[in-house]
Amino acid sequence: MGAVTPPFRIMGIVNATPDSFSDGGRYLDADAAVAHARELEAEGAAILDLGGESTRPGAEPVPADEERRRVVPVIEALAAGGTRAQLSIDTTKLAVAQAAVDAGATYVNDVTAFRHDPDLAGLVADRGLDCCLMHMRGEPRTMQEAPVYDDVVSDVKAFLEERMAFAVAQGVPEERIQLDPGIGFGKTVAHNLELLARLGELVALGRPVLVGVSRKSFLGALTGRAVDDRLAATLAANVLAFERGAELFRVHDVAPLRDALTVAAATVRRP
Ligand code: HH2
Repeated sequence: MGAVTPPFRIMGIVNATPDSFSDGGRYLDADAAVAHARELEAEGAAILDLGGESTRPGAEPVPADEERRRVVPVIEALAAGGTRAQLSIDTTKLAVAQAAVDAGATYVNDVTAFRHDPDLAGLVADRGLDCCLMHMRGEPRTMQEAPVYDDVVSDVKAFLEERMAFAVAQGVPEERIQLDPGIGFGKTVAHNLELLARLGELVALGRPVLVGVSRKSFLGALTGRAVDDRLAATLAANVLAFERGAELFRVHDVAPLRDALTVAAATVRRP
């Protein structure tokens, strides 16, 4: 068999933060972050997602200067050494994204879908970048305070349609846009499960769907496992999301997911 492009892409998480919910403090040092990113790339990450601000529930915002200081040297070092993986900046701030793109990032992962900084859409358009538009209810500081929806899937779908229309109106070509239900962002366990079960309704929007379930608390609620012991749960949730049509998978543990999705892709007939 020749090399076949897999029907999935894995986004490896590199958090250069002191307080991320599962790996905070481990990769705050730029050399450690670069080494970790290289490992994830070797394990098969197609995208490396660099973040300098935690978005965990209750997290406090980080000033742009500090966020830049955490991520730009990492992106510079990865770009200088050459990467097969695409470099993504996980930020909500124009100033941080600008510096990251100047350093070599070509993907903007904005958990506010250009609501925090609408001008970020213009940067994505002007520089020909890819982007992920994610659904979040409220902001990280308060998003888990009793989230309520009419119907979570319809509400998320309407939100993503509206944000996609906004991005396109700002000049971002539709082919550059990926969509994300924002698992864990202003959602109860039941909301997260409903979104995963009915992911096909978001896939029907016609853009690649990205899911970020890695080690998240709804998996802890289901299994009773602590954050560092949720790999099996993470793999199961990602495989089910693949079966329902997701194409991109944001995770901390790339190698095991690559195996799991390789088996899923060889087995599942997707819509
Ligand atoms: N989840 C987190 C951060 N960024 N981006 C997208 N597109 N989708 C997600 O589900 C998503 C995201 C939260 O996870 P993590 O980066 O591990 O933690 P923290 O925000 O505490 O740094």
